[in-house]
Amino acid sequence: MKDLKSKITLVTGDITKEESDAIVNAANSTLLGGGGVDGAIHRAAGPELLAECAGLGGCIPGEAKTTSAYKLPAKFVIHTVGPIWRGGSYNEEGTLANAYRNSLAEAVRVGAKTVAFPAISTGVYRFPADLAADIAVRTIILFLKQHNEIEEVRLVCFSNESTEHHRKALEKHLSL
Ligand code: AR6
Repeated sequence: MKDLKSKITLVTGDITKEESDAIVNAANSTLLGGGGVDGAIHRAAGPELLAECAGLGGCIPGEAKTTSAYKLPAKFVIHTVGPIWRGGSYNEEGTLANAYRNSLAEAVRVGAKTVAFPAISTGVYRFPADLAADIAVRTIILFLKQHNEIEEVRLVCFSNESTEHHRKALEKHLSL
């Protein structure tokens, strides 16, 4: 469990500055850009990112697709689509877990060893931040236990409150 602990890093900041091999984008099904972290990633990467995304044919919630990262310090952007929170009875939890798992599977597929995640679905999509952090951490730990290829997962939180939710989730799941 100690080794696992050293593979997950919690930071507060802007994911567009991350130098991980891959950063994950919390996109929408069109993959054609939007607000929040998606808008920030497209602005920082430059217009070539949108041009590549336009050829991907969109993305179903819970799935993930990879592009180059263009002007970003990362090598790849893994675009995933989280669920829109609609009260919790539309398998939102399962879809959020799929978004994390399939993003990590994409990282393994393209050979990215370090991956940075934003708190998927917790902004415009209104997923409760504490529950989302719990699902994120639980899903990442399970994946890392099964796949040695990933060396580091960075949880890049945009607010102190978000960081606190992830800190609590890490404490809970790493001490189990
Ligand atoms: N770095 C890290 N995290 C960020 C950044 C940043 N630069 N900017 C925002 N966040 P959101 P969603 C945090 O709304 O809920 C877009 O329009 C933010 O504080 O970006 O999955 C897409 O096109 C929050 O904690 O994504 C979709 O239409 C987290 O990132 C829709 O929003 C996610 O918030 C997706 O909504």
